[in-house]
This record gives sequence, structure tokens and C-alpha cells, in this order.
Amino acid sequence: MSSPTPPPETPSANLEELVIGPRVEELSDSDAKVDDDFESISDDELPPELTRTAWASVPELFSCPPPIRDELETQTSKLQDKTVQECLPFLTGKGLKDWQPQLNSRGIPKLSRAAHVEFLQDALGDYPPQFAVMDASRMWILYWALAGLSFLGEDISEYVESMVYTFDAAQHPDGGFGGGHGQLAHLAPSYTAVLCAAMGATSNSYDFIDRKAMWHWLGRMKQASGGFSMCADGEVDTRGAFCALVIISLLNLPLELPPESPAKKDGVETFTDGLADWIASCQSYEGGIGGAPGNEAHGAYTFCALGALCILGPPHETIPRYLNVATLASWLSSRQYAPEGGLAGRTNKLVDGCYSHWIGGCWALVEAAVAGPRDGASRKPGAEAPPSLWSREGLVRYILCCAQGHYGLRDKPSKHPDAYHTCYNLAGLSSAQHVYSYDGGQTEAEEEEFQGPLSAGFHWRTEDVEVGEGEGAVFDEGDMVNPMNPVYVVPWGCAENMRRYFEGKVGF
Ligand code: FPP
Ligand code: K
Ligand code: ZN
Repeated sequence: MSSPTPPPETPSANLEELVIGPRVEELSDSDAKVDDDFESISDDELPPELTRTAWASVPELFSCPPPIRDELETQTSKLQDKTVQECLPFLTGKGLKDWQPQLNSRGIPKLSRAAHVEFLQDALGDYPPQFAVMDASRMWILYWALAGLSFLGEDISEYVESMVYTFDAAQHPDGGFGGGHGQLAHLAPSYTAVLCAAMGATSNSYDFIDRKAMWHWLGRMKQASGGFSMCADGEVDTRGAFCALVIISLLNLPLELPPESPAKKDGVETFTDGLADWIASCQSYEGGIGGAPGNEAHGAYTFCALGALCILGPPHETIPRYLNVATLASWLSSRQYAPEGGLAGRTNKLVDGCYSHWIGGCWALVEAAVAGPRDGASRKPGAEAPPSLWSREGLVRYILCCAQGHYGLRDKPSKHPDAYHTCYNLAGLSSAQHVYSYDGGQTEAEEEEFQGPLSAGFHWRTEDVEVGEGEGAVFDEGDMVNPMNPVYVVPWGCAENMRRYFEGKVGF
């Protein structure tokens, strides 16, 4: 294969900007008139299935504006008030005109599984010309759709062949994947390629990745600071650290830098040298983690930083060693709002369904850091899982009531569904419905497996607890999505199987 000349640079993807909503045909959907739904109408004008009594009585926490208010009015406070007003009808079922969802046994909207499956299947099809701006995000769309379908319990094997074909065309001869054929290799599509390969779960889907070229290319992304750049001369941020560690650990690449790696001139020997300290330097005074040292704490970068630390070692070792857990937990819990129940990405910003994962997904990692390994001294096997540090109920309410569009899931009721928000709402729903713990690897069956470098992410267990039971239970069996590996964000077992496969390979 000859080298593409000259490779146009992959635009560095601001996903929130690039993911611009539904296909044109969906714009005519009644979702587009979502604002009309909020016209306030009195209780007796409502069809019976939409009265407060039909929609189960919702606790005050999730049905009334917050009792304590800062009287200072700013653009930020007005937007926040508007968002509360936008969400309340969806949370309570009161005042909605033309949305009549089927309710579950707890009296809130069911997960519209079939509609979301259809939406994600559609997302794998063709796009009209207006979507040219999304071209370099095509590899992301594959991940969002395939991961989302898997979380919903769909068999994705029929897509594996064309998925491999699409990624292979974007594989750069010098290693890594671009946003499309002939594009410069970039860590984001390389990360999604490896995750899709893992989800494909066949040797064919594993072996199309040129691991040796990937190792050489990653060597050029490693920086003297310890971090990774997203592409040649690109930004160095916590996404880079996480994406690189996901790739290295799943493909079981050697930790030693390839000889031509520029960072070697500065005395850096391995991919992990200086990395945890660099991540530590990204924790802000607020407690969350920014993209780079000195940047504002943000949910997406926080998940990347925690995920990276959970690949570098067991969560109870790496997280407290490199981060201030008290300020981190405080910052994370401040991202959950009432009455919305959903999560925001940063201070003074709005709830958004994608943070169901970026923030919601942090909790499994932080809770494991706090609880310690389940076979460790502080946790007897079979002992009850420690209480949640966040409101699973609130998040499930936000996702089922506010984030579900007719087809697909969304940021908030006034926004259109898209594949990105569908995937990450479903991942967040999975986090709210399953409890994970870290297995220290001390049980007999575990002794042999996954003891090599960067194998910490393969020791997670799901706890056998019924999070949907008792007080605060808001979902039925039918609203459940599948468990996932909380670090790799792929269906349960996929990450472990890929690592097992590459541990069985000698050399490249
Ligand atoms: C702010 O958008 C969002 C960002 C600055 C981060 C975007 C990054 C990701 C979503 C994830 C990257 C992860 C990987 C694994 C590559 P905004 O200002 O529109 O949203 P906000 O108001 O909610 O902060
Ligand atoms: K946002
Ligand atoms: Zn979002």
C-alpha cells in the first residue's frame, strides 16, 4: 500500500459540535416541536393517562424546583431555570400535550428499546450531504451505534464484516487509524477501532489491526511530559492518555517505547513513564480533572483520567495515590442536579444526557477506589456492596423521562436525539443499574489470568445486588440494559476476551 499524499489533518473533534443531531427526515418528527409540549394546561384538560396520578407520584426532590436559590440573576441562572422548567413536565408527566409514553410498573416511561435499536441501526446506514461535516467522526459513529446496540441486548455479529472493512480502509500504513481513508492517524479513531474490534469478538475482527505499526505510531504520540498527543503535533490531553492506554492494554503491546520514539531523547523509556504524574497534574482545584494541567475540570476529561488510572493499576491503589479523592467525590456529586436528576459536565452548566456516562461512569471507578478490592481485608467476599455515593434513582429518572426521544436518546428534551447521546445515555443507564467491584485477583481461578502489565482493567466483577428493588426503585426488568466493563465501556466480557487472545500471541 503506498503512503497517502499528503494526508489531510483529521479535524480535532469537538464531539458536542460535530454531533449535530438527527437525519433530516427526523426533523419533521414531533420531537422537533418539543417546545410546544410545554404549554401549560390544567390537570382536568389532561388525558387520564397523563395526570399526576397516572404517572406515579414523584418524590418532591424530583418534581419541584430547588428550595434554595441564589437570588443573583445571570445568563447562567436563567438558562438553568429554563432547563428545570423544560424537564419538570417530563419528570412528572404533568403538562405534556402530545407525548404519551408507555409507563413501566413504577409509573415512569419505559425504555423504548425497539425504537432505540431502530435509531442506532439507522445510524449505521447512509447519510445525506449535510453530514459531510461528520466525515472524520465516522469511526465514532460505528462505536456509538455498535456499543449502544450491544447495551440494548442486540446481536451485532451481522455488522462485523462491514465494520472491519470500514476501519481497515482508515488504517494508516504508518500505524493507527484516521477518521477515514487517507487521513492522518489520530488517537480517537484508533481508540474506537480497537473497541469495535473488541466488540466484534472474532479473530478476524482482532487481527485486522496492525499491532506492530500501532506500537510504532503510539511511540510518536508519547511526550516527554509523560502524556500523549492526540495526533502528530496535536493537543496533549487526558483523552490521549486514556485512548493510548486502552489501545496498549487491549492489544497487549510491549510497554517499551519503540527505538525511534522522540520521547526517548528525553529519557522516557516506556509508555507509562511519567503518565500517572501527568494525569495527577490535571486535577483542578475543584476536584474534577481537566484536559490538561490548569484547565477547567470537565466530566469527559475526568472519566478519561480515571479510566487511565484504572488501566495503570487497581483503582484502590492508583486513584488515591494520584488524586485527591475527597475533592474528586465532592466535585462529582455536585454534578448531579435536582429536580432534573441528570448530570452536568462542569460547574454552572446544564444537565446533559451524555454525562450520564462521562460523570455517571466515574462512580463505579471511584466507588471501587473507596471500597477496596472485594476480596481484600476491608471487604469480605459476598459482603454487601457499600452504599452508592450518587443517586442512581435520579439518573434513571432523567434518562427514562427526559432523555428518551421517540427514536434514540438525547441531551435534554429540547434537543434532538443522536448516536452519541444514545450511546452514552445507555452506558449511563447501565452504570445506574449494575454495581461493580474490583477483584484483587486473589481467588484461585484468577491466579493465572491477567497478571501482565496494564491488566488491571480486566479484574472487574458485577455484584449480584438488585439495584432496582426497594425504595427509590424506578425501573423494571424490561428497562434494563446489559452490564459493561466499566473502564473500557464495551459489553461485559469483550475486553477480557480480546486481551486473552493477544496474551496468547507470541511477538507481533
Ligand atoms: C464541552 O462541550 C465538552 C468538552 C470540552 C469535552 C468533549 C470530550 C468528550 C465528549 C469525550 C472525549 C473522550 C474520549 C474517550 C476521546 P460543551 O461546552 O458544549 O458542553 P458543556 O456545556 O456541557 O460543558
Ligand atoms: K453539553
Ligand atoms: Zn451532550
